[in-house]
Amino acid sequence: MNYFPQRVERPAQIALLAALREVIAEAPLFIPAMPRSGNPMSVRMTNCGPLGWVTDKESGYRYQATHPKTGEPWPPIPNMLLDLWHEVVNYKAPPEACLVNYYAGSAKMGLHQDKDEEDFDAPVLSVSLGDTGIFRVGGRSRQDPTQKYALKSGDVVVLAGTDRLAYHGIDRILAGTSDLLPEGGRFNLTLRRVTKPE
Ligand code: MD6
Ligand code: FE
Repeated sequence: MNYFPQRVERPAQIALLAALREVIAEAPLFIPAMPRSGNPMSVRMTNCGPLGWVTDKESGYRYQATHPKTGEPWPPIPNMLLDLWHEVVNYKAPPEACLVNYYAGSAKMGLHQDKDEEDFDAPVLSVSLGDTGIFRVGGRSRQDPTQKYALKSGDVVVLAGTDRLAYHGIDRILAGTSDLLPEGGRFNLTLRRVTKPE
């Protein structure tokens, strides 16, 4: 994995958080449900960009152009994030989806691959804001050994090339490790290209 610790400095984190609050005001965080079982995930989710990643009991994992509760199009991806994508990632087209995950308390994310996109040539870039998250990343097989990284507010992670389909997840959040969010917890924003460009 390509790890850029503190790539987003504190003033930019504050600006990004303000943009994120506007996104959430328009597209509220919702509780995603696992395919088939319908069990709720522990994170809260929303999106910005032309496409957003959603999941529910009936239709499972997918990208769609509208918020599942409001039915409205997702708000645009903040310019700061589009700039970051072009600065950090070497790819010919802009991202189409920015998934916003919010972790409070004991929320976590199981080991998974990001594989609902058409275009695996495009990297996936993530930015963390708020409390530290313990990120676990392995290889392309679930059985491969994993490494842990403590992702702090402002850290950027890129999964590209042979790592694009690496298994990864969040073991837990370390409460009280950042004062960026008054309410505590952690946001992670993942930028993805969904369709093949052209
Ligand atoms: C998280 N991140 O950090 C979850 N996916 O909360 C991801 O699932 C992720 O950080 C693809 C690429 C980078 C990531
Ligand atoms: Fe992921």
